[in-house]
Amino acid sequence: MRTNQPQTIHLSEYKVPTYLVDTVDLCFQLYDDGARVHSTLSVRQNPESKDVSAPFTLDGDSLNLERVTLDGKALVAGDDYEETGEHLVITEVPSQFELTVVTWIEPQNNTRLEGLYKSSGMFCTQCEAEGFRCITYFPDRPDVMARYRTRIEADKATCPVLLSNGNDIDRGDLGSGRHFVTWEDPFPKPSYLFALVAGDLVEKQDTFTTCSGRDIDLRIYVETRNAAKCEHAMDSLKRSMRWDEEVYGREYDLDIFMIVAVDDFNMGAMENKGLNIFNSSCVLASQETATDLAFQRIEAIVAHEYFHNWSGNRVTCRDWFQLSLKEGFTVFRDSTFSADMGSPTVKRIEDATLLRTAQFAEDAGPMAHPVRPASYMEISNFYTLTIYEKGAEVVRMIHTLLGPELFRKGSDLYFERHDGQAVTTDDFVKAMEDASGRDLTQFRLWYDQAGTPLLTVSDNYDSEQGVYRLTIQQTIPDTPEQTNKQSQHIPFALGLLGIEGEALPLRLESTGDAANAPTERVLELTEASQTFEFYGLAQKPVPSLLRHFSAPVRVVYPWSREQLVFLMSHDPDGFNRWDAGQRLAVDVIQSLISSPETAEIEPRLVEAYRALLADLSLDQALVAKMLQLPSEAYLIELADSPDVAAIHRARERVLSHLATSLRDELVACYHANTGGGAYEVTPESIARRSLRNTALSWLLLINDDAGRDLAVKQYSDADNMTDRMGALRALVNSDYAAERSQALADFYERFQDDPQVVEQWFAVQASSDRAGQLPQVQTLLKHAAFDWKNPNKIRSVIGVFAGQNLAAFHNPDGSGYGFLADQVCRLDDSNPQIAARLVAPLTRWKKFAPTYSALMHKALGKIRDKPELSADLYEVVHKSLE
Ligand code: 0A1
Ligand code: ZN
Repeated sequence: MRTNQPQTIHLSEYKVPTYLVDTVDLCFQLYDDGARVHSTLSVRQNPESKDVSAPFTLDGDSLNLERVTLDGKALVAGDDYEETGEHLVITEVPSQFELTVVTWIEPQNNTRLEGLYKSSGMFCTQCEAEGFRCITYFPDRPDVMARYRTRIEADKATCPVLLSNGNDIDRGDLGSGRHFVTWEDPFPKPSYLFALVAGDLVEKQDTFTTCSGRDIDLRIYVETRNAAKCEHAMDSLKRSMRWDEEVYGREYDLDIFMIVAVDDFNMGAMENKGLNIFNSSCVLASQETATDLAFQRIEAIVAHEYFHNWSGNRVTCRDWFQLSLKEGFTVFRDSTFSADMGSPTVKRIEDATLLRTAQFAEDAGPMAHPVRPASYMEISNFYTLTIYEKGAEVVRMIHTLLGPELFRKGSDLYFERHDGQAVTTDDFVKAMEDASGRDLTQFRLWYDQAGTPLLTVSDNYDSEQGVYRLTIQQTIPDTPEQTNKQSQHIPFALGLLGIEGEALPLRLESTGDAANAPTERVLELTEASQTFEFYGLAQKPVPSLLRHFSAPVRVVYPWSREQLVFLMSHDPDGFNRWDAGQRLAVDVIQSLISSPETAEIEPRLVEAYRALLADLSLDQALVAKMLQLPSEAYLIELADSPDVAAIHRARERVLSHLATSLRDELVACYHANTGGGAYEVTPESIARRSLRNTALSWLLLINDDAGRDLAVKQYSDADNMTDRMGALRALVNSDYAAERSQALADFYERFQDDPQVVEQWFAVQASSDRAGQLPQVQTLLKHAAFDWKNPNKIRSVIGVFAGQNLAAFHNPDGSGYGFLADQVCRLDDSNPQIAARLVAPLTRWKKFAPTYSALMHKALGKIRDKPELSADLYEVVHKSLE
C-alpha cells in the first residue's frame, strides 16, 4: 500500500534478464500460524545481457526474510545484500551460483488472494501476474523460465492432500502427525505458473487417452460436500483435450492433469502447469444448482485453462505487455471450441454482444489501451476485455484473412518455433506471415492502436449499368496518448440480397460469369476510404454488412426500418438477422427517448417479433436470442451523453408494449416450450428453456395473472436451476410483491448451504430495479451469508448492482455512486485487485449527461482522496480523472 505515485513501466524499456534461473527447489513447511519457504535457485549470468557485473535483484512483497546463503555461505544483511521494500539485492555474485532464500509468510492473513493464501481452511496459490514474489524472493518476470521441484510438508489431518505442478515423485511420513509430498515439473516455466494446494479435499478421477495412446490421469479436487458436482467439468475437460488434438494437433504433455476448486478467488480460473486452480463457481455444477449459462461458462473456462497448456505455458509471454499473446489466442481457441460444441451463430452473437457492449465502452473510456499496451502501472489492471476479447478478435481476423488451412499452418509453426520460449505478439504474427506468405505489416496496427474503428458506409445504385457501389470510410477515434491514427487492415464480410431475399452473386469485375461468383465475400479494407463496385445487378440490393461480425468495429449505414425488417427475415447469415433485429429495436427505443410523448411504437417491430414467435421452422436458439431486446448497457454505449433514466423508461415501455401486443403468442410460446423430457444441456433444450423463460418474464412485466400463476408453479415444480431461476427472476422483477418475497425466502431456505447458489440469490436481487434499490442492496450487505473476504459475494451484490442494475445505480441523486465509492475504499484495504475492478462503472463519468457525470466525478474524487490508496486503485482512479 502506498500514498505516493506508483511507477509507470514502459514496453520501450524492456531489457533481457541479467540472470537466468535454471532450477528452483522449494520446500514449504505449512503451519496454522504461517509458512516457512526455503527456495534454492541455480542461477547463471544471461549470455545475452549486457549488464556484466550487475547485482542480482530479486522481487519480493510482504515477506519476512530469515536467511540468505550463496553457494553454502551465509550472507550478511547490509554487507552482502540489501532488502529494500520491494527487492532483495545481492551486491556481488559470481557468473554461476546457487542461492538459498528462507522466508516466513502468513497465508492465513493474506486477504489480497495473491501469492499463498487460505480459502475455507485450504492453502492455495495465485501467482499470475506477480504473486510469486509474495511467496519468496525471485526474479518474478515471465521470461525467467526454470524447472521446479516442490516439497510440501503439512499436518496430515487438516491437509491430507498436497499438490503442486508436474508429477508426484516422493511422499512420506514426518512423524508428529505431519507428512510430505514432493512434486517435480519437467517443463521449464515462468514463476507465474507455479501452484500449490494443501487441504482436505476429495478427488474425482478419470482417464484420457491421447492421440498417441498415452493415458493421462485426470483429477478434480473439491471439498467433500461438492463431490457430486464435478461431472460436467470432467466431461468438458475431456472434450477440450480431444478438440485441441483434432483442431490444433496439440497433445497433453504431462502424465497427470489436475483441477482444484477454491471458494475465494479473484478471477475465474488459472492455468498453472498441470494444476489448474478454479473459482468454485467456474467448475462446480449440477442440474439443481447451476443454470444453463453456468454450464456453458464452465465448459468454456475449463477449455480456456486447458488450452493455455500450449498457448501460454509451453509458449509463454516475454513480458506482461504481451499478455494478449496468450489470452487473445486462448480466448479465440475457447470461443471456437464452444461454437463447435453448441450453436456457432449463438456463440458469435454472445461474443459480439460482449464486445460491443463492454469492450467498445472500455475502448472509448479513460483506461483505453491497445491490445499490446505500451505502459502500465499495475499489471493486474490489464486483465481487460481489450486484452482478452479484442485480442481474440484480432486472432480471429488473422484466421479470416488466411483461411483455416493456412491459419493452422501458422499455429503449427508458432508452436514448433517457440516451444519452451517466452515470446511476443510480433513473433505470433510473424509465424502466421511465414506460414502463409501474407504480409501482415499493416495488420499489426491492431496490436498498437487503441480505439474502436468506425466504418461509415454509403452506397448508390446505377440502374443503367446495373452497378452497385459501396463506399467504406474508416476512422479511428483518439484515445489517451494516441491521436491521428493510421488506417487499419480490416476484413469486411458482406453479402447482397435481392428483392425476394435471394443471395446475389458478388461480381467485382464487369466481365465474368455470375454463376461462378460467390454470394459472400470478405473485402479487405486498408485505406481511409475505399469504393467497391458490384456488377450485373438488376435492382438495387439490400446490403448485409460485416457478416459474422468479421471485425471488431462499429458500422454506420443509413438502414431504413423496412430494410432491417427485411434482413431480419431474409438474411442467410444468422448473425446479421439477429443484428438487424437489434438495430431495429435500438432505432425504435432511441426515437422514444428523443420524443417520449410519441404515442405509437413501430408496428413493424411488433409484427417482426410476432413472426419470430410463430415460425417454428427457424433455429429456436437463434429465435431465443432475437427475442432479447438490446440491453440498457448497450443503449448507453450507443448514446452520446446518455440519460440513464430516460433510456430505462423507453426500453421498459417498448418491452411492455411488445408483451401486451403479443400476450397470447407468449402464452402459446410458453406452453409449446414446456415439458418434453428429461433435462439436457443441448442447444435445443437450452433454447426451449430460454424461450419459455423469456415469455414468462414478459408476461409478468405486464402484470398478467395467468403468467404469475405459471411462474409460481414453475418455481416450485422446477427440476433444474435454469427454470427455477427463470421463474424467480420473473417474480422478482414483477409487481407481485407477496409472490416475490415468498419465492425469495423459499429459495434461500432451500439453498442456503450452497455458496454458489447463494451468490445467484444475491445477484437476482441486486440486479432488479424492484428488489435491488440501494436500501435493499445495503440490507443484502448485512445478510449473514454476505462475506467481505469472498470476491464472489462482493461481485454478486456490489458488482451486479453497479454493473447491471443501471437505473438504480445511476439514481439521479448520486446515492448509487457514493455507495460504490464507499465500498471500493473499504475493499481497497483488504483486496486492491477487487477494489480496482469494482470501480470501473464510475470511471466512465465523462460519457454521461452532465447531471450524472458531475456526481460520478465527485464520487471518484472521494476515492482519490482516500489515504493509502493501493497502486491498483491509484492507477484506475487517477487515469480516469485526468
Ligand atoms: N490467466 C488466467 C486469468 C487470471 C489472471 C490473473 C489472476 O490473478 C490476478 C488470476 C487469473 C486466465 O486467463 O484464465
Ligand atoms: Zn487465460
